[in-house]
Amino acid sequence: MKHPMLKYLKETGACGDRFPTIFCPGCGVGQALNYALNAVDHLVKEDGIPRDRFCFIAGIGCSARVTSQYLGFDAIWSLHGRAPAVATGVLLARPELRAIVITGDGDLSAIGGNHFIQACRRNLDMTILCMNNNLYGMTGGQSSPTTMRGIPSTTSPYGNVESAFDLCQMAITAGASYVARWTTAHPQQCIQAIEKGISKKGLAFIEVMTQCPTHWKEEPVKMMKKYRFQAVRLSKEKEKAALKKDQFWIGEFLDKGQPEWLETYQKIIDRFKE
Ligand SMILES: Cc1ncc(C[n+]2csc(CCOP(=O)(O)OP(=O)(O)O)c2C)c(N)n1
Ligand code: SF4
Ligand SMILES: [Mg+2]
Repeated sequence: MKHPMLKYLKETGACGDRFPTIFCPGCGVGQALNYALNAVDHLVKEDGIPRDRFCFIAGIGCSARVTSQYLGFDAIWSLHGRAPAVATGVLLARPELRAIVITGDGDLSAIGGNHFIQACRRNLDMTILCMNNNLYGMTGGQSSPTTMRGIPSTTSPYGNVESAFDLCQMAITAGASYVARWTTAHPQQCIQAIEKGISKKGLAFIEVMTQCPTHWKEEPVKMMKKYRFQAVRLSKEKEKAALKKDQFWIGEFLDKGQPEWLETYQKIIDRFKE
């Protein structure tokens, strides 16, 4: 039986055949992509959104690479860190599109950090899906702004001396409308969050903790089991509890209605037309 999401992948990609993919065995990027495609599939089937209304925009990295090489949708494979800025341009020209940014932690929060916070601040109607493996996967396992303090990487062999960004907190503070974090070990929650994010007016930020077995040098299944322990579901009772070492919050952190850029601008245009 064919995988149900194959219908959303290209037969051949910009860089050659679709299979075998460029991803290492057990990489979480394929899982996160599968969750995103399931969310899109629901919106196509249940909400009747035509397939050509979706536009994927990516920067550079293993995570970003899925976009133009594998997806059978309109897609832009842009510059490293610039995907939110390119998505902004897409939406200004074609506001009816559902713009989905596929990005990695390095792409989004290192070179692209400013574009990320400005996109959240503007609250444009886009969905940013960040596959966070806590390092630069594509270029050899260097530390990224989400690598935890004290953890060794190829650029911090004695342990990272910097603090890590909490990307969800950044998105909330910068002005996003919907913010959630899950892991590859939470398929249904990821699918629901991505679907909700795409349907939500304003900027939706969904972070999926995604294993990179190659550079963390661990078995993929072991990494996913570890996510189950490390990821603590945020709830009212637990809100004030301290997290243990290496743990992080998961859940829906923000779902708020606020003025969206394109709608606000359209109101100004309409006023002057009158
Ligand atoms: C302007 C520019 N600087 C640096 C690079 C090299 N580069 C390519 S991917 C990457 C990091 C990607 O990390 P991340 O976004 O976390 O993606 P991952 O590979 O981990 O999925 C870097 C630094 C580049 N392609 N362009
Ligand atoms: S280097 Fe890491 S992120 Fe990149 S394909 Fe391999 S496992 Fe995935
Ligand atoms: Mg990364």
